[in-house]
Amino acid sequence: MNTTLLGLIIVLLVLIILFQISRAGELIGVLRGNNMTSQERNNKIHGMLFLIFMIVGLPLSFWATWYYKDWFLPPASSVHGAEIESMFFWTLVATVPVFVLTHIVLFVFSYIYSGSATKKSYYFPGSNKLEMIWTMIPAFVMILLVYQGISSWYRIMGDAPADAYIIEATAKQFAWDFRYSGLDNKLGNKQIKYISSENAFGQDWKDANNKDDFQADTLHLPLNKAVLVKINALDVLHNFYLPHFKVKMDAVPGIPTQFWFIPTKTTEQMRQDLNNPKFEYELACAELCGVSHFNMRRVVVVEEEAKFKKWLASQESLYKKQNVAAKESNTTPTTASQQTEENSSATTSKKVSLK
Ligand SMILES: [Cu+2]
Repeated sequence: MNTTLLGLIIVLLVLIILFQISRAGELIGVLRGNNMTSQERNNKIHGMLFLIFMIVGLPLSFWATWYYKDWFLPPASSVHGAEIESMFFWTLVATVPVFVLTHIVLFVFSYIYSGSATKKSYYFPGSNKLEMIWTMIPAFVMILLVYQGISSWYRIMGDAPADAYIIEATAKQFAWDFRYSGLDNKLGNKQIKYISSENAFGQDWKDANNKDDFQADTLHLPLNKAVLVKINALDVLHNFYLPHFKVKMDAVPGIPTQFWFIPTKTTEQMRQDLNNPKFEYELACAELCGVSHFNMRRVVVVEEEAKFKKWLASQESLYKKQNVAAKESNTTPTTASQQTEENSSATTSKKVSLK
């Protein structure tokens, strides 16, 4: 706080000194018989300040990018992430030289051509050739960039390969629930009315595909294999974001979303590459969703497919964990009216559990 105050006072003093110097210069000019008007002098000072701003600011912005390069994310660990990185790269190739050139011209011209009574502006009504050049070149570059963007978009958002591993991620304030489709790679049906504190996804136990579906706390992913993530939200907007893979997707209540990607580096490889034995991939919620938004971080583990399959086989399905088979055989057959009552009470308990 004190340092900030001191800094502000220094800036203020420097400004006062500059103002006094310019006033002194003005008076000296009058004594010498210089007939520059105060407006011309002002233009000169501004032109000079523009030039100083460019000479200091332009190299500083490049230096800052270089200085903070270690703070950037490492190269993408997924096929789609690499594509998105290449889009950024080519966009920068097209725009940075233009940015630098136009800014040099802007500031240098403000200095060289600062207004004075002796200079005359040059006007010309228009040049078709010039218009053509500065329309055609940006249009052509835009077409290339948009083409790259659209084709990448369709590859990322298109249908996942048939053998993609299916994972369901449901967001709620403030956690992620993951459901894996088990060894059959088919997610069982679910219904809102079955959601309870025991059955977080509302799995319908009449569907046989549900019997091997299991829940996990850590997101395990296979190396070099397509993964299809089906995303839901129970309450408000969330966002399924895997920064190291450069993929993200909104989790919208009532609208299922999905995307697929292929991890290309195991957690172990990343630890070696980054020389950081504690490195963990992470899943973050990238939509400010409430007070404990920060709490929606989850660890992601990428491993060889064989190891991943072993992990998959070692997980206990929710069906087994909750002993659903035993519970179902214990319940006596009910009449239709009792069934409806049961359903409505299930919905109430769901509402309670959501609060
Ligand atoms: Cu969230």
